[in-house]
Amino acid sequence: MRFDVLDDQTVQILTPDGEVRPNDAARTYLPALDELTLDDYRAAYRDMRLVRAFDNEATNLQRQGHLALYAPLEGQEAAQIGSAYAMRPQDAVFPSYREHGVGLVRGIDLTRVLSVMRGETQGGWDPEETGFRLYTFVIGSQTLQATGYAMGQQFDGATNTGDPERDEATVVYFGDGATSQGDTNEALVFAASNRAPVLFFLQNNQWAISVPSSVQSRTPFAHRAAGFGMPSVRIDGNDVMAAYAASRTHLERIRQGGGPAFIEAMTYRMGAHTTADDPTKYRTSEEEAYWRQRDPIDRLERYLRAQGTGDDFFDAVEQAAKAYALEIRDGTLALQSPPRTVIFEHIYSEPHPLVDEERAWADRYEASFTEEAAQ
Ligand SMILES: Cc1ncc(C[n+]2csc(CCOP(=O)(O)OP(=O)(O)O)c2C)c(N)n1
Repeated sequence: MRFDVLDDQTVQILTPDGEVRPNDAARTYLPALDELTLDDYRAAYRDMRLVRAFDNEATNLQRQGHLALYAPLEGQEAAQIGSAYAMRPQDAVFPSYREHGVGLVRGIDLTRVLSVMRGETQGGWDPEETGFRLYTFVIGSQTLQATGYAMGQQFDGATNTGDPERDEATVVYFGDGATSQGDTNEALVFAASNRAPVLFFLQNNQWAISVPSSVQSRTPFAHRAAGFGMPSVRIDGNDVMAAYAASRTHLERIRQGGGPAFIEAMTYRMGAHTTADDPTKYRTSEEEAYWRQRDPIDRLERYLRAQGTGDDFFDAVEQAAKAYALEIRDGTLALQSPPRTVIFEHIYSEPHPLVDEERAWADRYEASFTEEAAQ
């Protein structure tokens, strides 16, 4: 039984056995891999392992009551790390809420992600410093924000400058469920009409909570892009080489003023949608086992081992991943709750009567406990 819909149109370079055997659909993307060395693949492997260690630790922290909620990324490491490696520092990234792998590559301290999941902060990091915008929990809204931002890059003359070191692009991450949102469809129309420098990166992890992607779309999502007037490609999202090569090729064209593009990465969310959900209610263990055999990290490990990478390297990565998980745990447990009043700050750039009223109400409410205690 097959659970995915990878066909010969789906770009695959690294097979599940860890062999570089590009299919016909991959041909146009192969030159993008030319400059990569084995060390680059080792670095990608390390980042994939680190973010998985983070993922396990974050899930544990939530189960132990230290986080309000956590959205796992297990299974989606290749799509995220591969596409993030294809970006330039000047590119802007608009994540949704499980792009921890992209955040890691962009230099986000992932403890900050957990400070959001713990409810300590509404933001967590400075988006200007890393070009990694804030997480967005309202499905699809980031596609509009990204398109608007990309149009800004265009107005600023930041694309097609003739200098590849300066040309900018925007990458937005969203899920299969998000494609059903009006926002996402409006974003695609706007981006295409304005030739905005934006890459729409869809991680099709097969499920929008309990709704399978086959219900969200009767056609492959990548085909929809043609209706909006932009090039698209479907890739094996558990193949880090395909994720890198397709993203890099499209980003180069986008930075040179070629207009938007759309990538559908076929992957799988191995865990729950969030720690608040139970996937056994809607999918089979057979399906999970099928995808576990296509694990993106194991696949790259097989390749690296076949290229002569030995136990020393894998042991060192294992140690680094353990140390990283501990660091994340200690950092999370050391997080300090901000003063209650922070929730009323940064809502509007100028004072707002409604916010003032709500703040005054909260002050009165808080004070009532002290008054009660004094009586
Ligand atoms: C506008 C909006 N509608 C509904 C929700 C509730 N919701 C949270 S996650 C989710 C499913 C999203 O699935 P998908 O876009 O495939 O992304 P994934 O979580 O699988 O990465 C829904 C419906 C929401 N957060 N925002």
